Amino acid sequence: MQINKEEIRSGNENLREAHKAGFDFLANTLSGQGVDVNAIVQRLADFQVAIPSWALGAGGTRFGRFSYYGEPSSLEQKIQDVGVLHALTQTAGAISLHIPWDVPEDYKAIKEVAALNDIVFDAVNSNTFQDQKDAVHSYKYGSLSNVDKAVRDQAIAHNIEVVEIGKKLGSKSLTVWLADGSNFPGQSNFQTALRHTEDSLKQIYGVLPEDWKMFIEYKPYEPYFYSTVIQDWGTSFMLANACGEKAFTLVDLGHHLPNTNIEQIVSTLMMKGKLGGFHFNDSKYGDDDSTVGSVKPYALFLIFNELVYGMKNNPQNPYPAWMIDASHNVKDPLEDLIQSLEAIQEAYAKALLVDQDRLKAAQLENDVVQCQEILQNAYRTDVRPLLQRARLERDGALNPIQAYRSMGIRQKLVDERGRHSVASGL
Ligand SMILES: [Mn+2]
Repeated sequence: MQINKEEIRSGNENLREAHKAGFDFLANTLSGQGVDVNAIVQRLADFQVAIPSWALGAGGTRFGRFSYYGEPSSLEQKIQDVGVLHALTQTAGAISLHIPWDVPEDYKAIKEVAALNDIVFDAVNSNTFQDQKDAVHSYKYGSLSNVDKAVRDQAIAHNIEVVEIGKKLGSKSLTVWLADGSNFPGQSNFQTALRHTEDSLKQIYGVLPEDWKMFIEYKPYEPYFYSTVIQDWGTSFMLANACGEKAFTLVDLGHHLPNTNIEQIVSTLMMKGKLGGFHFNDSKYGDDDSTVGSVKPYALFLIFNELVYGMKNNPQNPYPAWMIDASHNVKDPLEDLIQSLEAIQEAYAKALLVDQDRLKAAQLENDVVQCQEILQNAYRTDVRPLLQRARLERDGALNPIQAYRSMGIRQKLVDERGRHSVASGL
């Protein structure tokens, strides 16, 4: 499956005039306010978000999974799916692999498929939350935190193997999401579990190549329901500091209890130079894995406002690794990801419109009303013509969902892969 650029170009033709009218009007308005429109379009074009290999099939819950048609059943096909997303949106130029679900059989061939699709390999993800068929030890009672050293050693060795695989692909980071925790009070000694985890992470950190980063992801609950070893950003931050300067906290939007002020967490971590990775999704109740921006777009904008501020004012913080970590139980996975990519770009563009100098002045005056006006003026701007322009300039689709449908891509994937192909991993 390879997208024909010519088909995208011809699909853009009948939308081009309407786009131009919308863009010119917006560009005029923004220029009148002193905004450098071309600079924003360039920033949008530069903003690339990794797609995780596990998001390309239909998602599911612990109660069941309704498969989607024409799912990618090999790593090569997963990369091709990301290639489709990237061709249409020009903003999905990376894939994040999950080991052991996506261990390449032929590295050279896989790298060729990726290059052909203009895709690079982002962070590699380890998995110690389930037992593999050939496993000697079980992770039923934890992995890096387990009371049994043999189990911890197996989990450490797995993470080191993931780094080795990533090295061969050109990845530069390892993401550790540790599911370890307990289901019942008294089951686990919190201090012992945390000490073991810190020790295990330090051993993994010890083998990281010089130019690699380690991202430590946190989550308050699930799969365990009483306690989680790395439950919040503070615990992750503490562990990252214990490991060293190549270790960072990873913020996943869904990994917070309801109403948590995520933008403040982002701001604090960037001030401390420790925000390394970022996972986008949206939610109503918990780790729902909903489409980015589908439930709380204003919260996403406020988070981006802090990200933009930090990227400008916190040179101590590295450029974060962006990834979508969502599921799509009832949607075509590729259409869902297109919607997420659009929502991310939209929130980013709006945050770039916030007049930081005026906001600072209003804050110093304690002009609370003006502060809100400045944020909401940016938020209420329809920035979609800027997104379209960024795509158009790179031969992406003016309307990616419409292009995906009119090109009949899902039907082509079904024809190629069969109706009942199933994505590996989930
Ligand atoms: Mn995540």
